[in-house]
Amino acid sequence: MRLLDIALLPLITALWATCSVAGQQCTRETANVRKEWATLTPTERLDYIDALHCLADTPPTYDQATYPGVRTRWDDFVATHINYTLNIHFNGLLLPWHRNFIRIWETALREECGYKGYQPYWDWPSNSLDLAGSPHFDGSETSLSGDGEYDESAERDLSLPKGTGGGCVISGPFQNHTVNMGPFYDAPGNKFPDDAFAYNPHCLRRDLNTRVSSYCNSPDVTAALLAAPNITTFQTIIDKGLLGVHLNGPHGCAHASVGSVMGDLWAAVADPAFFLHHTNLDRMWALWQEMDEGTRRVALNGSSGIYNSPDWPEVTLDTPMVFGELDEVRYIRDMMDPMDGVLCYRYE
Ligand SMILES: [Cu+2]
Repeated sequence: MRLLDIALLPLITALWATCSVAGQQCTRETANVRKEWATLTPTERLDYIDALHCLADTPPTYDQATYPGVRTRWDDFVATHINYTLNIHFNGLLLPWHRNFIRIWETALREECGYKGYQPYWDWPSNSLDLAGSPHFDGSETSLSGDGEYDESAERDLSLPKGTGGGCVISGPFQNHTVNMGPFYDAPGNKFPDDAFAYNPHCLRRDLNTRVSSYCNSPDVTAALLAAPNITTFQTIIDKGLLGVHLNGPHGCAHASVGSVMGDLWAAVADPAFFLHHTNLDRMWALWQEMDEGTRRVALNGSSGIYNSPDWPEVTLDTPMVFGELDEVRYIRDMMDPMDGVLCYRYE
């Protein structure tokens, strides 16, 4: 019952200012603008990278007794995601929960690390044929670091073709980035791992895989997603892609195409690409919602258990969502419009 575990309710809510000051309307002019990584100037990219390093150098707020693996402020986010993994994936909470998770992260970057920009996104088709050659993953100092060192025997998802890395990231700003929890590659997707918060420092590993991205993060997939006639179809494409095969949708594929840590359902938040990926998923939802606001601002489908487990209730606008100590309880209805309530952003 982790999602409703009120014992973890926020202690630091007051720290989280929101962008919409009381009484001030969010408009297109006042909304925060989130941009694609490749369209940021080199200086803007370096500012984002600096802010990530800052979160990795800032002490956590979670206590060590309960969360021994949480060593940094970034790890607070990793642990929160691990804690709720069984309630926020392949179901009705995926989109609204991650929408607020991104907001909290973006706020922490700005308020705790002096970041002046907004959360960038990774437009999947822009590099689906050449991940390692893209501004996202080319390993340059303005990238999110590149591929891992080639390692034939690296632990990986055996249902996928082998990628081009598998070992520790050896280029770019995150080659010394330490992942403190996980990995949980073998953990079944329906059972909470033993020692989920154990301290296990290891390198950031990647296994870039264009054989995965080229077919399931293609422009065709994005187009089909945006053309989905209803939320059920939209979610089915996110999870299963055009072929209707589990984990072959653009959400899972983008995780798998970066591979290793990013491919870890539980601990992927430790890869610096995580929030760019999820922000693009959020962008897809936002663009889709905009096309028919009357219907799509209230369109929900699925339960709050992983894979829409019938053991959990169907989500409604009144379903509460918890974020551990990172935020207060939010309701799905608070997350249906990026320009309403605590949200005030748009995509460019
Ligand atoms: Cu997630």
